[in-house]
Amino acid sequence: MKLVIAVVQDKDSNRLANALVKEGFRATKLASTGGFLKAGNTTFMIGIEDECIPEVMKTIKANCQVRDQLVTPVSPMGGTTDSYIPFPVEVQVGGAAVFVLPVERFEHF
Ligand code: 2BA
Ligand code: 2BA
Repeated sequence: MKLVIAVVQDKDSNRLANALVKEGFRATKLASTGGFLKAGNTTFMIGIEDECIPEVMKTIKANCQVRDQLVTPVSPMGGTTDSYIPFPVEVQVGGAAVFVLPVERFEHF
């Protein structure tokens, strides 16, 4: 058994949750925050048998889009702000950051 942890954008989370249910996969959704953008995202925990990994990956890929997001960097700490013009920079977010972990034991009481 494996635990798939997928960090996805909030905009994709409902679509992905519905797709996972439709395909018969069980999942838990957690509200999370990206360390870089400091904006909300959604983390899915999906416990599945090893042979289902390709299908789950396909489902995640099909339901999570890559998007460009503008970030305005904060002014440099302790530096002079007079000469610092914070230009927004574009970062590419998603479709999903996916981790696959081995599960030593799964119990359902
Ligand atoms: P955030 O940390 O808010 O990152 C949003 C996007 O900003 C990232 O998109 C990436 O394009 C950029 N970014 C993040 N950290 C950066 C850095 N140190 N320098 C330059 N650019 C940076 P994604 O890579 O698609 O990641 C989307 C979200 O997935 C992340 O939100 C984070 O919550 C999660 N994530 C991605 N990689 C991760 C990892 N290795 N471990 C844990 N969480 C991860
Ligand atoms: P349980 O199987 O007792 O699951 C309770 C909650 O535990 C689930 O909430 C989910 O958050 C988490 N969970 C269970 N198995 C998981 C796994 N393999 N990976 C990750 N998280 C897991 P819900 O998703 O709201 O499900 C509530 C109840 O609805 C479930 O109780 C189960 O009886 C049923 N159910 C859930 N998904 C189903 C599906 N795809 N097909 C049929 N029945 C489902």
